[in-house]
Parts: sequence; structure tokens; C-alpha cells
Amino acid sequence: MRRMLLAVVPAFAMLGCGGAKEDAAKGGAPEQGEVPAGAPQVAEGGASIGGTVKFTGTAPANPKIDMDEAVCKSKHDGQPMNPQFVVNDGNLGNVFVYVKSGLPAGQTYTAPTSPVVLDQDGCLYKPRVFGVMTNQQIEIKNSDPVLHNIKAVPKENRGFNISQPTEGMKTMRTFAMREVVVPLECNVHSWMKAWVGVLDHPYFATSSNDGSFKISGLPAGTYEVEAWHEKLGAKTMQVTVAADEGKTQDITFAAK
Ligand SMILES: [Cu+2]
Repeated sequence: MRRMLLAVVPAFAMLGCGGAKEDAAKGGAPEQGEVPAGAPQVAEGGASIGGTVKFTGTAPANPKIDMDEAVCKSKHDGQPMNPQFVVNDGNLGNVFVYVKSGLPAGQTYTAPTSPVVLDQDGCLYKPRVFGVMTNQQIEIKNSDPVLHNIKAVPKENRGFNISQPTEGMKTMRTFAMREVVVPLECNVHSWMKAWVGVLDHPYFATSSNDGSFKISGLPAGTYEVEAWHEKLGAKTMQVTVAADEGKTQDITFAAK
């Protein structure tokens, strides 16, 4: 079975600048922030499952945030909203899509060496929904000059509770066990919530603001794929891909 570095090499190839070789010489690790949060780096096979997460019906209005932190409020255009529903032209963002079962038995996958960055910015988590591999570093950083307290409340994993009182603080954490999803919350700001899907393989994605998602590097097979949304719950489907097939699999959630 082929083994390839998917995200690192193409990312540098696209840059087309002299920096790529220097970075490669340092071990190929990209600068922080170059790899999208949760992007798998190591993958097998050439098939992909991608498409658009759609939303039908009328999404509930996102709640207004009573943000008393002026420095956070100043980072928002107007009234800060709690982005529970990211709906654009009938497409739904912040849906965690992942392969739930069907991968070859006994196959193990190595976590990327680059961390996934979870930022606290404008008293919101960015990203709000993301994936990480087991034992992959999560870099939790505070971009606000206010106290945040990050608490993980998993069921399978060891939780944590971290205080980050100053701007620029960074703390690294990992989760050892597969768990979809682990809730994260801030004990200072009740509206601050994030969710991380922890998987022992790299086949996951989070839908963008336009609803699009893509899971790449899959071997041929029949997979149980699950899509999870913080308010709408989970949906599972069976998807079969042939070797090197780019399968389009749209997913539809309906208003409750
Ligand atoms: Cu906070």
C-alpha cells in the first residue's frame, strides 16, 4: 500500500517559492498556520469523499452574545453572535465529517508532527469545530488580552482545565483516545464552546463556511461516514469508493 505525504508536499509546491526547500531541509514541518486545522498529513490510497453539507429549512437565529469584554467586542463588527449555525446559501459549515468504520483492520496511522492550532480570538474559539488525531498536539493559544480558562470535558479521554490569563500564551495538549466529539469550554465566558473530533486515523474534515468538505487519501473500500453538528446531531451513511475515485457525497441536514 502506498504511503505518501499529502498535505506537506503539495502545499509547498503551490507556494512555488524558495522557502520550500529550506523548510523541507528543516524536516518538512510547515510553519504554524500553513496547514488548515485538522488537515491530515499522512494518508493512504488515492480515493476521496467530498461534497457539500446542505441545510434545508430555516436555521434558528444565532444567539446574541452579551460580551462584556470590551477588547473582545472591539474585534467584532457590531453585535457579537454565537455562531451555532453557519448557513450560507443553504450550505452548512462547522460539520465534522469522518470515517466512522470500514478502514482496513489492524492498520495504524501516525499523527502529524505539526499541531492543530486552537485560537481564542475575540472571545470565541477558532476553529469552533475541528479534528485531530490521537496524540497529535493541539496548540491552544490566547490572542485576547483577557483571561480565558479552557476546560475539556471528554468521556473517554483525560480532561484538562487550563488558565491562560495573558495574551500570547500557548499551551500544548493531546488526547490519547478516539472520541467524537470532545467538548471544550471556557469557564470565564459561558458562550465559548468548541468541539474536537479525536480519531486514530486521518480521514476527517470539517465543512467550510460554504458547506464544502473533502476527505482525501482513502484506500478503496466501503465506509461508514458520519457527519456531526453541534445542534443537529449526527447522521451516518454508507459510501463506497473505488481506487483513486473522487466520490461526491452531499449531506443534508434539515431544520428541527
Ligand atoms: Cu474565555
